[in-house]
Amino acid sequence: MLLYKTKNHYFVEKAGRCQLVPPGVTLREDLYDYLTNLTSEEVVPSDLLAPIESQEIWAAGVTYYRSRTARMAESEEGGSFYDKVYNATRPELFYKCSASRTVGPNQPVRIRKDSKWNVPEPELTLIVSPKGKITGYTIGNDMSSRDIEGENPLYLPQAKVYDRSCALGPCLLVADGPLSASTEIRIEIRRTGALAFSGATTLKEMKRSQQELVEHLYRASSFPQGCFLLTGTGIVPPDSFTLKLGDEISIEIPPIGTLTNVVG
Ligand code: DO4
Ligand code: MG
Repeated sequence: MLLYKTKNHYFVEKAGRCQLVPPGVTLREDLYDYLTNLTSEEVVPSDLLAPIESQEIWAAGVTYYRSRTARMAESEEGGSFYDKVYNATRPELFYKCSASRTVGPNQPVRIRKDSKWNVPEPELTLIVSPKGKITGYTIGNDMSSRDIEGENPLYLPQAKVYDRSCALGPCLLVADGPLSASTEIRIEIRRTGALAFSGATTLKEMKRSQQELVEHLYRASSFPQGCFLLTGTGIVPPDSFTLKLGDEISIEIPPIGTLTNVVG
């Protein structure tokens, strides 16, 4: 089932019908059963927003070999710590941003004016309940400034956290089981209509399990509203590529849909 947020309400799309859903629904432990049994008024979809309520947004890093290698190459210090974290028991987890710094489908994402090397990071994103249950999935774009990150690892929060540095959507996929390992993540970046970069990976390439990431995140932190967790990127454009104003970024994860944002 696909759960969308609009300016005025949530709605669930079931068997081609869109039904009204009350606010607060994404915090439920029993989200799948609740939506399955819900009978409510039919609505007409319009003006989609990021499908988030008051949850914190966290991210995992260096969960794919491609990310480990790109990070080591960009690091001015050689980045052996990226190789260590790729192989360590403890994953890299960082606070990405608040819902207020996040945009939804078709809203502009941003690149920092004080950075010269910016990329989108297309990531499967988990919605996790207050008790740590993965109740659904969405698409996340962890916008990143690679030159700031590469200059000094202590600059990571500035490379990652700024206004409109995260996009989520277009909806939540609420499923009663995990996604298949063959699930694809695809990205296309268009510049003045022409394809400037495309790439793809699958969940099979991810080094860690989703549950393992959640377990580490919830070890010493409580999440009364639950959280969103971006699970890391497995697609990195070549080093010669940087985003420009006006670029259109489309990230597709087939069972969820396509998240499109323009750099503005
Ligand atoms: O350590 C830097 C961030 C890595 C990241 O965001 C990713 O692998 O997706
Ligand atoms: Mg990332």
